[in-house]
Amino acid sequence: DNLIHKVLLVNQNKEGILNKTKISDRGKKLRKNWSATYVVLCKERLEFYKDAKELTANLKSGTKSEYIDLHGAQIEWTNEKSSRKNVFQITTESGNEFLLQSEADITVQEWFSVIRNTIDSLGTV
Ligand code: I3P
Repeated sequence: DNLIHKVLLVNQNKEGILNKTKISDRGKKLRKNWSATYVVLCKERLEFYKDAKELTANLKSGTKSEYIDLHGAQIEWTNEKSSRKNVFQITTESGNEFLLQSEADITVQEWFSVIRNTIDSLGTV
């Protein structure tokens, strides 16, 4: 049951709005700059767009989007790195750190699970 559930989650593309800030670039600390971002989980990537319109426009024009490669990434909840609630951190293999957040508890829980399952499945391939 658990495995089937995981497979379903892993094959699920997910998209929606989350607040995002990058806090480290290859280990170098960055100043926080939260912004509402249209996030798309697509296979092994987490892609970032200004909004759903930009996603459509980029698909049409073939413009490359900003994304995180989830191979070798880590994900964890954090209470210390922000005064906001529902914050989780993704650390990429290259040492970039991102915080993602939403006021909506269920939204954040879903994103956390689906990203964690994707990372786990990539680790075993
Ligand atoms: C930051 C801004 C961020 C806040 C951050 C502040 O100030 O208020 O929203 O992060 O807190 O430094 P500024 O706009 O002057 O850069 P949170 O919303 O995540 O708490 P921090 O310094 O504790 O990271």
